[in-house]
Formats: sequence, C-alpha cells, structure tokens
Amino acid sequence: MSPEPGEVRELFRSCFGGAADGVWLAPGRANLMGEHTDYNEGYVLPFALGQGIVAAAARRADRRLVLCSAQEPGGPADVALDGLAPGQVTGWAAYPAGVAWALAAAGYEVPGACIAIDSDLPAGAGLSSSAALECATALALTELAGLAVDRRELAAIARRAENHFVGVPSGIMDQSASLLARRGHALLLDCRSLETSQVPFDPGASGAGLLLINTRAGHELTAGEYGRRRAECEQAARLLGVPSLRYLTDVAELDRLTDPVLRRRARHVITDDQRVLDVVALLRSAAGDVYAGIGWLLTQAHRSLRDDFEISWPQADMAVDEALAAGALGARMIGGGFGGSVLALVRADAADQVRAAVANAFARRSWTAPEFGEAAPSASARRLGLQCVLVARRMQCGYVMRRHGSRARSPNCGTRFTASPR
Ligand code: GAF
Repeated sequence: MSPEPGEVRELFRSCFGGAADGVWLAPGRANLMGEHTDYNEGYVLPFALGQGIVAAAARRADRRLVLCSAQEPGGPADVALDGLAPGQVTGWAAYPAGVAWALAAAGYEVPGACIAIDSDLPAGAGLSSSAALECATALALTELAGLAVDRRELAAIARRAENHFVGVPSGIMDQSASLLARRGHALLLDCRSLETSQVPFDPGASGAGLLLINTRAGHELTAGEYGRRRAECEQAARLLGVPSLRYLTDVAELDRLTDPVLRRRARHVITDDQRVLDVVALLRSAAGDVYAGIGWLLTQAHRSLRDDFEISWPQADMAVDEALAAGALGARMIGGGFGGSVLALVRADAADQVRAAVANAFARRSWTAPEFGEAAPSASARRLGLQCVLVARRMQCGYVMRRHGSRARSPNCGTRFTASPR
C-alpha cells in the first residue's frame, strides 16, 4: 500500500512544471493501546500503517513554500517563509507551513521549496493523516536542506507545529509513531521520559490479523471536545496534587475527587496506562494464547473510552459489538474519538464473517457503509528512491527505500503560481 510515488512526481510536474528532487513517505498510525494517555505523560503503543502521505519536493531559490495537494483541488498555497507566524495560514496548508515555522523556531535554516502532496490515508478516519503530513514535510525540508535532525527532535518539532501553529492541543504519539516505528513492531513510548522501545508485534504469524474499520463518521480534532478532555485531565491531576495523571497507578486514589466526571476521566487514563503495560507484557511473554489476552484488553479499553472518557460514537460502538459477536478476539475505537476508525483483532478464519456482520449492521441503520482495511505494522517515514535494475536484458525501474537522502539538485519550480496564503 501507500500512495504511488510515480503519481506524486507527476502531480509535482503538473503543479510546478519541473521535476521533484525527491519523494518522502510518512505513514499514518493505528494505536494498539493507550488512548489520551500521551498528553497525561503516560504510555502509548502505536504502530505505523502501510498507508501514508507522500511528498514530492524540490528546493526553490527564493524564500517561499509553495504547496499543492491531490486531495485539495483549490490550487496551490504560496507561503512566505520570512516573518511566518501562527494565524497566517489556515486550512490544510497550515500543517506543512507550521512545520517550516517550527523548524525555523528551533534554529534550523528552512529552504524555500515546492511540495506536492498525495495520500491514501482517509482524512478524519483517526489514522493520523495530519501528523503524517507534518512528518513528510519535515523530512522533505530537512533533507532538501541537508540538515541532520534526530527523529525524536523532528517528532517534537512536528508536534509543536500542530500545537502552536495549527492550534490543536494534541500529544506526541502520532508524530512519534510516524517517525520512529519499525516494521513488524509496535512502538512503546513513555510520554514522560520520551524513552521508546520496539516491541515485536506480528499477529499474522499467529494466524490473527488487524482489521481497520473506518466508520466514515468524520472527526475534527480542532473541535472543542479533545481540548476539553485534556483540560479535565489536567484539572483532575491538579486536584490530586500530582504533576500529571501518569503519577497515579491506583484507582482507589480517585476517591479523593468529588466530581464524578473528573473521576471517570482519570480512571480511564490510569487503567489505559496499565493496559499498555499489560499488552507489552503479553507480547513479550512466551505465553500460549497471547492474542486472546490482547483482544480482551482491546475490548476493555473500548468500554473505558465509551463509558469513562465518553469519546466513542454510535458507529464505533456498533462496529465493536458486531465484530465481537462475529468472532473477533477484541475491538476498540482508536484515536482522538468522536468519529474515525475501529481496530479489531481477528483470527484469519473469522475475518470475512466480521466484515460482513459490521457491514450488514451499518446497512440496517442506513449508515454510510464502513470501509475495511488491513493494519499491518509497517516501517516509519523515509525517502523513496528511484532505482533501476537490469532484469532479463530489460531495464525496469521501481521506487525503493533509500537509506540516505541525497543533497537537493538545482531546483526549478514554482514560477507559475502567485496564489496567496489560505
Ligand atoms: C490524537 C492526538 F493527536 C494524539 O496526540 C492522541 O492524544 C490521540 O488523539 C488520542 O490518544 O490522535
């Protein structure tokens, strides 16, 4: 999966009239466990998806960032890099522009660039398309400029773009998954120390699989509910006298909270932190039926997100119930909530049954049909290179992962457009 690099190069050519210097891919993520725990300094366990965002880019001689997107037909956005400040760019272009702003704020010299974007991540599906857009832009800009930026720092820069330029108060999970995950692994991230460890995660090898169910009920993180949950968690921590909810492990301590809503919010965070550690322990154990145990934890997490954190939505609850009734080992909503996707852990021989049960339940209620996809733990963001090999006396070319970016060649892009910031 992942979008065709050849197509984004073509898009680049049609937008800017020249050839891109390179193509960078940043994956979306699914989160196995630990929802709304990242900004509480807790644990998360996401993995990178095969689906993602590709950015074809070339340097410009001037100080402008010119952006076009296959998914946003409104014409290119043209952003002046000098004097760039939050509030100047709105809409989708605020994400890449925010990355340029955050890189400059961190002291990096950001070059002018033309960037064409393509995606096979559905927007609003809770699969972190925004972070993928930030990370693809961050890699493209830094590699075009020949800057060596550590990936942890790059994740923090991309998050700063989202928090301070776009105005979404999100945590560090999504950018970390896109930049640090490894194929066949889930990424255990301690959001207090920012320590990471790669946890082998290959359900396919045990005859299980991860089914992504896009419920097609859109979500919008800039909407107030995400920020409200974050504020409630911070208030609960304040009332309990700890710097963040991560410092609590015993739900009995929550008896000190008189507000039942704050008690429920904090209970979700404490129990989800523990579920992350439980999933990791299962994956690292040699125990027999690891996936039955993980499935059970997934379903517990969904109940916690539905009843305590109150961020689930009718289509997600239905998808989880139907998937379980049809034989899934476990299922839960993923991401920020209020719309997006459900992740179901399913044995290979039950997958068709689960898909049919969920699709039928949606059809009975005349809901927009769900979309099904595979969630395979995949590699992190990288540059894609064009490599040609001689096969049976014919030259065949294909895009492959390149370990090291090459320095940008002389650019020739962006002379055709004069669009103003959007
Ligand atoms: C969104 C945010 F961007 C993440 O930081 C995280 O809080 C997640 O919602 C919920 O776990 O994806």
